Amino acid sequence: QVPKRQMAQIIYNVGGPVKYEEIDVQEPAADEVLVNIKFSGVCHTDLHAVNGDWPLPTKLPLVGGHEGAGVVVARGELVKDVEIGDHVGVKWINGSCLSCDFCQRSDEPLCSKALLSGYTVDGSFQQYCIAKAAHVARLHKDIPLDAVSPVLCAGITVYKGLKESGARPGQTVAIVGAGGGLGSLAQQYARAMGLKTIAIDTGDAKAAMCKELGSYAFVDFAKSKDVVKDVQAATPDGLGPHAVILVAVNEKPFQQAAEYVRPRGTVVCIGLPAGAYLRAPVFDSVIRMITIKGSYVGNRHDTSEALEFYRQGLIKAPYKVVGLSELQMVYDKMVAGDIAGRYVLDTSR
Ligand code: 8ID
Ligand code: ZN
Repeated sequence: QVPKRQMAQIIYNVGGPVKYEEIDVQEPAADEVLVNIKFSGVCHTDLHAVNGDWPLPTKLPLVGGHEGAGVVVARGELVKDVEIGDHVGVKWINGSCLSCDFCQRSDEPLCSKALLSGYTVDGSFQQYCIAKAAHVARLHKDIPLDAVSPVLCAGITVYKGLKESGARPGQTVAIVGAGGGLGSLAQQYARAMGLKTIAIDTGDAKAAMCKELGSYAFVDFAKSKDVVKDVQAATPDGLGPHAVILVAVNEKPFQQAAEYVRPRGTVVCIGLPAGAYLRAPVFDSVIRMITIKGSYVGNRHDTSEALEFYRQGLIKAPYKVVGLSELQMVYDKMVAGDIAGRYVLDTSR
């Protein structure tokens, strides 16, 4: 029994505010499913969307959210491989053309026609959300929907980023922005992949969390007099980490990482601070053979792999559950840098 009306968090203008309102429930098109979202993580990307931080306009009015975990309640007539009652995840890549050069090679995030949940199409900050059946994440029924929701963007993205880094088991990776949503999951995925991690962030609460998540060292970027020196000193031979995963929402570390990464090391850029530029000295980058690259969410296979790590119990990161109605409070905390881990919204309240 699908209701006609539902609660959602909507913005009407760039800059917000988000409004908790009753809106219509949409009907799925032939290749779509309608998902009763139970829980949705709040990603910093959702805040970038509200603030219009990026050179890519959002749909307006917009229902944000792209870490939605829920139950399929309706499907279009072309959908054959997702059943009513299945547990699925609505992720950032809501759909893609499935036929362009990139889709053919399973690089769906690079598809120029990709639909973005909570950005170019309405997302998971509502009780009933539309998604293309081909792209919903398949969730085993033994997985709790609240705990798994952050995996649907943060988990997939950092797992992909770690693979893109080329770091091998036994090597050391610096996680920059380790105290946030992506950073907390990055430490868990890294450990599950046999990597050692140095966490970089600020504050005692985040430092304590990062130790619990398995990082053997913590560099407080606000207290450190020389982040470059401190990160290198935290590696056993002082030569720096083999890779750097940048998930901070601040330009500075994007211009610093190439200085402390190990020779032949890789800097993976994931965070998307507004208006930021990468900068690295040509001389050092050349003679130290540094790689600097971007990494953008993950494809469908990365998604199922990231979820399988989770299902096996290898990934445990802290999250707090509040009501969908409290989204503005979560954004306020995010702006203040006050969130250690992730907030997850319960759409029933
Ligand atoms: O596919 C992608 N590339 C992708 C996917 C998902 C999210 C990219 N993102 C982007 C988001 O849009 C956002 O820009 O990743 C970034 C991080 O998202 P998040 O983890 O959801 O943000 P958060 O929870 O607010 O955590 C950010 C952390 O960075 C720290 C903060 O203290 C916070 O813990 N940080 C900052 I701000 N400046 C720092 C610095 N100089 C820093 N940590 C270390 N050094
Ligand atoms: Zn996200």
